Amino acid sequence: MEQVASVWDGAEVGPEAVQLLTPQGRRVEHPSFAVDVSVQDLRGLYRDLVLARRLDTEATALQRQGELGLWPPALGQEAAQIGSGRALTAADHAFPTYREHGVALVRGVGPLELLRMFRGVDHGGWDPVATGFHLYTIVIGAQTLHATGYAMGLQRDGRVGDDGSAVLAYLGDGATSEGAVSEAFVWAAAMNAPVVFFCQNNGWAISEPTAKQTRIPLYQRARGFGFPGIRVDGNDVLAVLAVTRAALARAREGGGPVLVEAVTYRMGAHTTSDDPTRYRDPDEVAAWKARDPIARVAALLGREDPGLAEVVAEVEREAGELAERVRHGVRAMPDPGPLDMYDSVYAEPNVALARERDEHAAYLASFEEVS
Ligand SMILES: Cc1ncc(C[n+]2csc(CCOP(=O)(O)OP(=O)(O)O)c2C)c(N)n1
Repeated sequence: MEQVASVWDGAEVGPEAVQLLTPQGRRVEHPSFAVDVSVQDLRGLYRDLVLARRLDTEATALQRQGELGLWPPALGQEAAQIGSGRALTAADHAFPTYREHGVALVRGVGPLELLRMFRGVDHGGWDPVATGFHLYTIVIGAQTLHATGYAMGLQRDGRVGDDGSAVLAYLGDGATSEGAVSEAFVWAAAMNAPVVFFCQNNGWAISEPTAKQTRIPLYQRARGFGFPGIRVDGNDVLAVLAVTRAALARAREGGGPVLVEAVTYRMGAHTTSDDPTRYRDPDEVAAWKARDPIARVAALLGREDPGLAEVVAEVEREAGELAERVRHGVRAMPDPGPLDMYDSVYAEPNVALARERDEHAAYLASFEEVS
């Protein structure tokens, strides 16, 4: 990947979104960003995108069948997630919201590890240290503070510079209205922390459109905090990969934070508890359908890969296997005991929590005595 040295010099990079692949699947040049991807790499990205979508549609169906308590669909946001997730190195850390299922997959979090939380079996059971993918955060914007603190820790541990590590903090457009996000931006800028804020502007914060969150394009917010902001076509996996890689490289080398605004669209409901037809114009949805991130890569592969038919068949087979594994795995999950929830709150024993657990156990035992 080539990067023009001066690209980050201005406080913002714009005004147009960086694009390397048109909705029709044609590669386009950008003066500052490029990715060098072989046909093999493209096949890999296509596979990631399809698997992420399949996991998502399967989980949505499982929620509808009553097997999951809730699911936040990521339909339409696959390129933003796979492009940014694939820009991370093994030494980097991602701090997700609750919708980064595609990033989870490419970080090696097992699909069932992810779904356990949405079935209410645990609080998020994967290992953030092993995967570099931290736990889902439901409190809007809170993870941007965790990410900034973690990035400051990396800096203090001397992990910035050659072979450095960086942090990628995910947030939504609605989250930019939270005080926590402004605090994270202030600290990241003042401390020159190695953190990239990756905002998936998916058009909506539940039923609130982005226009109600901001008077200016979100990437321009970064200027006021003293670091660069850049807008990228969030449905273009190549552009997202190129821009996120460059931003992370800058952070790792000590250049400080960047805000990436990936313009995408949440095709489905906010969560399975939401009905977007109550607040969203169907024409808007149809217009975004024409910008589908997977169709774009498929169109490109159609031009560049003579073996496309076999690739599609193989990925389809793999996606089918994933779906089956998820279906059976979710149904086979044992119900947790009522006291199990106390086990994974703290890494080490905690006196106050142990007392609560004992009180709860006594309460449960009181029922047995009566009957
Ligand atoms: C601090 C806080 N306030 C309110 C909520 C309720 N809430 C859940 S999701 C959401 C909208 C988030 O929108 P956005 O940041 O754009 O992310 P998206 O879900 O669209 O990816 C809100 C307000 C919450 N979870 N946390």
